[in-house]
Formats: sequence, structure tokens, C-alpha cells
Amino acid sequence: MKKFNPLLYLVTDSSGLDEKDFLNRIEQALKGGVTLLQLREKEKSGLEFYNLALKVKKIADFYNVPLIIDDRVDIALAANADGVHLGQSDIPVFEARKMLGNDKIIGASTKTVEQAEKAEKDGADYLGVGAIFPTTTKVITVITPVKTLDEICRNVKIPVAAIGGLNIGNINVLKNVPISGICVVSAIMKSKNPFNAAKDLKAAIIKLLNGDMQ
Ligand code: TZP
Ligand code: MG
Repeated sequence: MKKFNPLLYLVTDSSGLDEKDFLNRIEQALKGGVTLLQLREKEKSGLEFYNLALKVKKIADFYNVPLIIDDRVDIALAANADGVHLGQSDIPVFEARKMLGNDKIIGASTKTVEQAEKAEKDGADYLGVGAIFPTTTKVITVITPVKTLDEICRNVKIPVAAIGGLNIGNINVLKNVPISGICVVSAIMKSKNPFNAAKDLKAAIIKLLNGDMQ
């Protein structure tokens, strides 16, 4: 399995962007310090998703950042991505583990301590927990209180990344919560300058996790 660090985890959203702009934004964000990358496509056909995954994989490899594919174990395998991210309505983590073996990273979205403990037991390597704040990226979202996020972190051994509406102005709500990092979509994908957005967010999350934030 490729070593991974969910400190600053960029989840992509290509909607409204042409492919060149999309790929360029990803590259700028990787240059700015993104540590883990997820290709998340809800509208594309299998072929379109696969073709895009091949292009994104090349860029991610250049910056030595693991690429995770959202939902689709088949695309992750076909594009030789580094792993897959599964939600509660996707195929079960233990089935994905059987298909992918131990060399691929498996992430799971969880909203309760029970879901988190099950995902860990079933073979997940990290957890995404949220939405911490309302988000415009995903239409149907349920808020996960910071208290639940904290309980999840304290009940599993695998790394936990917080997600949902997070940006440089609000991540201080996560102070003292033993997360390993944050996942963001809009804070980077919709920023004017994805390089600076990633660089500034990374500095802020490092400060937050070291406990030096005001
Ligand atoms: N899962 C929970 S919230 C979310 C996902 C995929 C979207 C987060 O996007 P943003 O733009 O960082 O709020
Ligand atoms: Mg999913």
C-alpha cells in the first residue's frame, strides 16, 4: 500500500470546469501542498470517469500524492489508482478489501461511532467524517456534530479526516479534536488561486493540529 497522509485531502469536483482548467487546478493544488487526492465524479459514465482517472493519476504520480477514486472499485482497479473511498451506500468495505487486496487504500465515510468501528473492523484504512458544516458541494448532507467527530477519533485507531464546508476561516472549530486532517472540495476547487488556497490551508491545519492556533 502506498503511504498516505490525509492532512490536506482534496476531493475534486469537475462540475462547471472544462477539463484543462480542472486538471490545471488539481496540479496547482498539488503544488501548493495537498497530501491526498480523491477523484469524485457523480455524473460521468464509466468510460469518462476511467479516462479522467488516467489523466489525474499521471499528475498525482508526478507529485507523489496517492489518488483515491470515489465509490468505484472497478475504476480504481482499471486506472491503477491507489485506493477507493466508499460511502454508506456503496459496496461494503469488506467486499472492497477482498477485491482490492491489501495493497490499496480503502477510505470510508462514517457519521456515527458504530459506523466508524465497523468500517475499521471491516478493513478501512482511514475515515472521512462529516459534514461538519453545511456544504454546497453535496446536495443531501446531514451535519455530524464536532462532538461525534471527536468520539469517532477516540474510538478508532485509523486516521480520521473531517469534511464538509471546511475552509481557512472555520477550521478552528476542530481545535483539540484528534483528527489527522481535513478534506475539502470548494475551499480549493472554487478558489481563485488553488495553489495559494492549498498552501494557506495546509499551514493552518498544521498549526491547528500542533495546537498553536488562537
Ligand atoms: N461528504 C460530506 S460533505 C462533502 C462530502 C463529499 C462535500 C464537502 O465539500 P465542501 O465543498 O468542502 O463543503
Ligand atoms: Mg460514495
